[in-house]
Amino acid sequence: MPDAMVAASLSEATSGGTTQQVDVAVVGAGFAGLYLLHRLRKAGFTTVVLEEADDVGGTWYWNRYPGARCDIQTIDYSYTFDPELESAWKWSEKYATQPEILRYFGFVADRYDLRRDIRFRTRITAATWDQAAERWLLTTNEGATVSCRYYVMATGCLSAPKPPEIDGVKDFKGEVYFTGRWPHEEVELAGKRVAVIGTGSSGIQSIPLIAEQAEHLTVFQRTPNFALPAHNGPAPADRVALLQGDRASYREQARWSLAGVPWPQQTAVSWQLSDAERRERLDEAWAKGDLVYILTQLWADQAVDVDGNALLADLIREKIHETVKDPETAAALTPHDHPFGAKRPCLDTNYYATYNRPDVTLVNLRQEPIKSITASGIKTDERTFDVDVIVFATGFDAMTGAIMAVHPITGRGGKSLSDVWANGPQTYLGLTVAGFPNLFMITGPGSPSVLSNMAVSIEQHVDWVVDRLIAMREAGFTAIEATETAQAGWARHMADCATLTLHRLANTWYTGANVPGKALGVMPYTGGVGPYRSICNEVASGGMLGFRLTGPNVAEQCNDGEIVRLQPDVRLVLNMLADMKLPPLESFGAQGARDFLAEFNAARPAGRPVGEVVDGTLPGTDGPLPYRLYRPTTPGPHPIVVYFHGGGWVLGDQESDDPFCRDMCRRTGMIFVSVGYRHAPEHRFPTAAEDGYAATRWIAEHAADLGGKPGPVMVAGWSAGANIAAVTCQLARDRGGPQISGQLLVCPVTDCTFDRPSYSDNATGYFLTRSLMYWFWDLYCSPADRTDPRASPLRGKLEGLPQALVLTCEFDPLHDEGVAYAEALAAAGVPVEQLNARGHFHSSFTMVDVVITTVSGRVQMAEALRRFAGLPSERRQGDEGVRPGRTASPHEIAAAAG
Ligand code: N01
Repeated sequence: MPDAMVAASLSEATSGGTTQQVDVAVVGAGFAGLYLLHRLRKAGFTTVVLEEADDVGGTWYWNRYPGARCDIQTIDYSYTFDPELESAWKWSEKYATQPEILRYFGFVADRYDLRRDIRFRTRITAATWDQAAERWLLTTNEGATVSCRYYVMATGCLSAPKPPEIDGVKDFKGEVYFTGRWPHEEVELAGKRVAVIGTGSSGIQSIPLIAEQAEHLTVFQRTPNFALPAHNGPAPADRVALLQGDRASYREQARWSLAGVPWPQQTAVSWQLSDAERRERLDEAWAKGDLVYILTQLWADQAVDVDGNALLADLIREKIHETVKDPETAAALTPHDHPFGAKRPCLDTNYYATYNRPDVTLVNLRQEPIKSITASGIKTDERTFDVDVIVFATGFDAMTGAIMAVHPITGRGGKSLSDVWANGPQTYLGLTVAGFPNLFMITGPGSPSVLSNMAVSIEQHVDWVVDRLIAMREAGFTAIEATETAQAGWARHMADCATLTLHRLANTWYTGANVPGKALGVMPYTGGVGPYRSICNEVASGGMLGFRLTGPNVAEQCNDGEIVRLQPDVRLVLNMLADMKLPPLESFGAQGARDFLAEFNAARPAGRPVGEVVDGTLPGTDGPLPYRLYRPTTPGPHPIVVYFHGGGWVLGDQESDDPFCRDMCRRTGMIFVSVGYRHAPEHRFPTAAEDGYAATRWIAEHAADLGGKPGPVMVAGWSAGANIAAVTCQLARDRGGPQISGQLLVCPVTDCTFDRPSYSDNATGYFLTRSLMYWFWDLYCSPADRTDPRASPLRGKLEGLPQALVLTCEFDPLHDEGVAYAEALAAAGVPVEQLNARGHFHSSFTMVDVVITTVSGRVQMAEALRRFAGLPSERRQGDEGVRPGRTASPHEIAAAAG
């Protein structure tokens, strides 16, 4: 049956009545609303779309200012649900203009006969949930109400313009335009003095074209933004060839990518590249004119690390200065207040060059803020500018504005969405809100939306929602609602993701900072569209995890819980390991496992540069032991940390925790000496422990020769290495030295029993398994020896030991014995700090630059070591984030960063 007939036969709409009855009501006939209508109709749901404008297009209907174009290549910024549609439409340019995009939506609406179910010029004035009927009641400005089972907001993220918050706007006697509400009729600017306020994407796109028309243009800039040349023209041949070569695979890759455009993941890190290589990469990206390319393809750390980002930002700043002739103007146009990409960069055509025109003036509002708008123009602290036209390119109340500010939404128990979101939006998956049954948002706060190619995200959201409605109908459910547990879990996951990128370090519309009084927090999901898609799929395959489903003739279903408890990067690592389907490590045998580890480590990002790396040997009890020394760049002598690598007393060597040692050396400004102690099964207990002690003693005695500060040393270690560090402290106390001023124990092995709960809770699935630990213990130590404090330091005397930081990871079989050791140290009067790294697994902390969310934990370790050495604290910008062991809301993060 054709779509139209399906819809007609199922429609319950009461023609001429006061209430239209439908299965689903959708607000907005833009990118999302049109696809929703198409899919819902196909699935047999009666649907109405309510649209305030008098035609389709959504954002693209309203944003028709001069120069408005998309800034994702149009071959990527299109519907992909119907291959025939894809071949029926040809884009004329790499970045289509707003009129062409609007024509595309008209074409889509006609092709699928969508307009007949869209009520144009209709604004919803209120939406209220009727619990008894399990339906939403919508009142509208034009009388007829709508009763729907499901209510879907397809209102867009950037559709509620924000007021300019400047005194006197109403007093201005000239013409006033908002880029987000540009008139449909021709706006005549020739011969006029024009002011543009705002230099975001809208300002940056329109300024060059306004300058060409106006007699004089004055641009009022509060914050400079990064802009990159679009180099518009025909779609690039290589991208078109890629798409046409295998359209299905190209689209599928986009769906699983991070940003919704199929570019590979960069692996080279900034510090592996020379200055010339980095410059060459930037020049290549500059010439491409592709926002997603420049945001993702230069080096792997550009978007996640402050230093890696600064290298790129500096190169872009140079480009601005090369283009703008007047140095003062160039300086004013150069952003310094945010990392590149943390605020939405813009694609421009002739933006910077426009400031070389004699008829264009830039006013730097950081130096002379706007005081007011007067009848004749704009008054700053220093000057008055008389103008005929003011264009406000001042942006939007983004993400929440179009949902909250449009109309009151009243959910279960009379709860108002505005009240529930007063301290920032709370959602589950960015698609639903606890307390608001049967309400869905497409690209809502908490979804990847604006941090991705919207086309890809919209299709995914719509498909997921419609598929759920179909499944509910089949199962007899009539209401769906997110649980509070799931929603709180999503907020935590959002906060974790926010620590992964640099968005938290900028005041932007992503964080709500552009609207005075708005709660601060990174609103879009920063974990990427591919990971997000897999999470949504997991929710569905996990029995609708985090949702309560009810219906008149079926038992309630509620599989409550949090969908992601792992840190986002840990989840990626563990998924990757699971995909490799590796046999258990212990099945390789000791040498095989060592070979595997060496191969695994060879594939990790290169460690960061330090002042000097020196390999040497030191005398052990039975011959020389190798060591690797990491020296900071600062002038010495430096305090010394003796470090013991992990590997269950069986695997690894003095180089195997290289990235961690480098990172800690850089963060602490201390020498790290990583000791190559001997391994089991060739050298069983107590060799590793005795080697550790002997090495520490020798290093302390030769501190000055190594360039270190004579006096107490510190010890540190991870896993079995932390066991050796803990044992070394006990031996040093009992054997008359060396003096140790502090111990850093990361996921330590402290005891030989396997009956603590973390051994069973995390027995499998987190790389270090319970059976691998059995194997390590068997190779290292006979059961009779295991209770010796040199194997199980928890069983030793703990009084009089050096102060300690014990770090444990939530998903680690060793978690509980680490906690037990910290508690026992505290009970013995040893000053101890214990941190639990939420969402991390045993290897998280040594996977520096892979598991980036450990950064705040590594900062705290460095702080502890500095404290142990009697040095002052040293924190840097970008180090802020969630402290292990506590949860910060996304709002807290942005506030801290801001
Ligand atoms: O809005 P914005 P936009 N006094 O918020 C300034 C998408 N988009 O409409 O940064 C003085 O970015 C404000 O200054 P500051 C795209 O995602 C895409 O330009 O707050 N100035 C800023 O400079 C984009 O990011 C395309 O200090 C005031 C500007 O106004 C998003 O929409 C095209 C002020 C607002 O910039 C929003 O872009 C256009 C005041 N009182 C938009 N209030 C494409 O290419 C605000 N400002 C697809």
